[in-house]
Amino acid sequence: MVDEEAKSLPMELSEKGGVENNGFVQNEAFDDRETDSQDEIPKTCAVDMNPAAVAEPALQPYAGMPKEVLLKFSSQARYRVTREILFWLIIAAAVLLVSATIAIIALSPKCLDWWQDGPVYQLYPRSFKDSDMDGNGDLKGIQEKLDHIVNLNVKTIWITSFYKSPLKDSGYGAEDFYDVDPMFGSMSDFETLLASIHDRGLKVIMDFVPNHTSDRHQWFQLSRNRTGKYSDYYIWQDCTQPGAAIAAPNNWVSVYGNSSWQYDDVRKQCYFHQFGKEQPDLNFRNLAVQQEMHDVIKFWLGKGVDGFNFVAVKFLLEATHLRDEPQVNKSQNPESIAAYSELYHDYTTTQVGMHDLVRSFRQTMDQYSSEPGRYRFMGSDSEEKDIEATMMYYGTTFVQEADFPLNFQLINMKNLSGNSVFEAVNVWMKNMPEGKWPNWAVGSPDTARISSRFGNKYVNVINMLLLTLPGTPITYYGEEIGMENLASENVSEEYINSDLNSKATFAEKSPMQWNGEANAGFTKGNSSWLPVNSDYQSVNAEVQMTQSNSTLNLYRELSLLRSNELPIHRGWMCSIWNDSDVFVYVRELDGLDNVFLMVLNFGQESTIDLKAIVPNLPSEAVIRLSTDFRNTGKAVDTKRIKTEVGEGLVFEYKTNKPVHTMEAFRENCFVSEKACYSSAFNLLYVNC
Ligand SMILES: [Ca+2]
Ligand SMILES: [Ca+2]
Repeated sequence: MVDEEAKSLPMELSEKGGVENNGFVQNEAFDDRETDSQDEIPKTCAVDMNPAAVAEPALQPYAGMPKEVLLKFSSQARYRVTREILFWLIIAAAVLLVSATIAIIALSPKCLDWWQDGPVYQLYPRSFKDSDMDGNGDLKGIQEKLDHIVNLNVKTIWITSFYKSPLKDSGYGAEDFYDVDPMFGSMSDFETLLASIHDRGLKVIMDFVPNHTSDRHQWFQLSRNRTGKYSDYYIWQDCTQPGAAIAAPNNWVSVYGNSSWQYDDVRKQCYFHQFGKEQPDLNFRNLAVQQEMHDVIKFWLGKGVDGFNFVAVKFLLEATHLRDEPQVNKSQNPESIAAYSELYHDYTTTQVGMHDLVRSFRQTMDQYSSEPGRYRFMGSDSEEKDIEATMMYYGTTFVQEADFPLNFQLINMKNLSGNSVFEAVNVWMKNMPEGKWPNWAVGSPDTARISSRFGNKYVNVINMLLLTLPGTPITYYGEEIGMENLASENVSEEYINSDLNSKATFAEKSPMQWNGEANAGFTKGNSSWLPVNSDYQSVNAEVQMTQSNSTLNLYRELSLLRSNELPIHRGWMCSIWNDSDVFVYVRELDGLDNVFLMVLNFGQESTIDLKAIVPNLPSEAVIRLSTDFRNTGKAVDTKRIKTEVGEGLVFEYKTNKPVHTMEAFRENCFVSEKACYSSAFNLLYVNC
């Protein structure tokens, strides 16, 4: 038994007759031996269990061996070669890693920025939520309702003008660019709101109206008194004739009608106003005025605001020669011209130098954009007379201007049909400069609500369009629940008369309908500034949260789909069919074989054979999302795709021949930030 135990001892230990010490083996006999040549190292590891037969113990490296011993072993070929192989392997791996990193950086598409990443929710603060029972919505009210906005999966909140102002013309004439109107709260309320919105991972953009101020602005008061530098802050012209009769310097008329010159009794001159006479235009040919505006931008960006919508910038400059503008109807008596539409505005809009001003604002904003994730967005809402001029706001290849000019194509659409929607979409996509990012809005504070323009049966399909087109969707508050215009008889004359714009649109500014309680939950006060729409018992956010088939739930599903599916998030869009009833398009991404196909009905009941239009289409496609949730998940024969009035279907199918690779559709395909998906590496790359 003793022999058996000896045999089972670790071989090295028994051979060397060593002692085990904390797991290290030391061979005493070895210490004094010279082992400077390979010959002296035992050539055999043969096991001979007769200790007497072991003339010399076999030498092996061991843990804890002294340096001299280590050096002797390390110079042996088997260790040296291994060491060199390992060394070169590590070098090769490092080189590979660096090259792979460079390749990934070089090939990675530009990440979508936050303003491209999700919908923008535009809210009119006076009508969103009242927190202090005075019947007017306010900043604290917005804060109370952030959960609702977060639930919509939107990325950005756009709060329209809340500067201190006399609140005429919807607040678009600031009395103080550095303060919040007391109706909406205090600057501290704004800072708290901004922090809360940021805490929720959302961004905030606000309106910026540089063209004019209110006549109550301190600058105007100083200007009419010719005080120092302020004397030249506005556009003043002599306009008195001998005998003290007042005669405007030229035929220019304001957007709201009648002469755009107003006599000021204090200064005894006329000042120019593009909008109401209570809104004098600033003199942007004065560098000090330009500097004031840069300072305003810096003030709000410094507070942490994430961007601006630049309002009405096409009106920034006017021709200095002051010539009469051409009449639309040459035979009209010049004395009778009073309406804005009766003149061509060649000398009062989009003057040379205007874009330079906007670009200089952009440069100021860029100074605040350097930190990661802190890019400051610039939008502009100047609608030009032709699409090419509107596209100028995107800037050029070399000079960045707005991230996008607001797209009014869907807002301006007069009639609803598959063809009209296609036209509205196509005109933007065809004219947009290459690589730029589109945007879509269907509602605004100056546009009748979808439900009232086209009928409530089309609300869902229009939201489906908005959220499946390429680019940033912009939703005006209330459209996510399908709110309707306030009936005009419910809009008090008092409001209409108190505003500058005779065509002031209050109908689409009725209070947000939160629930079925009094005043639709908008205010706990006795009344709201505008009456609540009478349909609030059925059309409200609370009740729609509980209905799976509601407009609100569809909106949420659509915005989730948009953020989760790469082809819809950032892929190709190809229009493949339009007629009076339906508009059909696909969203695709190179490298992904699943495709989303939208069949949207903007007319009457329709059945189309899409297989005849796109022969490569699979014979069956599954409905991923339908405006009628009961159809979701159904498989449909692509030869007979039926849609009801106002029905929208999002199909998903797989193909190895996407539409954007087909010659027949190439003209109708667009992509903004091109990217391809590699399923092997689960990443996006650009060179494809
Ligand atoms: Ca209030
Ligand atoms: Ca101007």
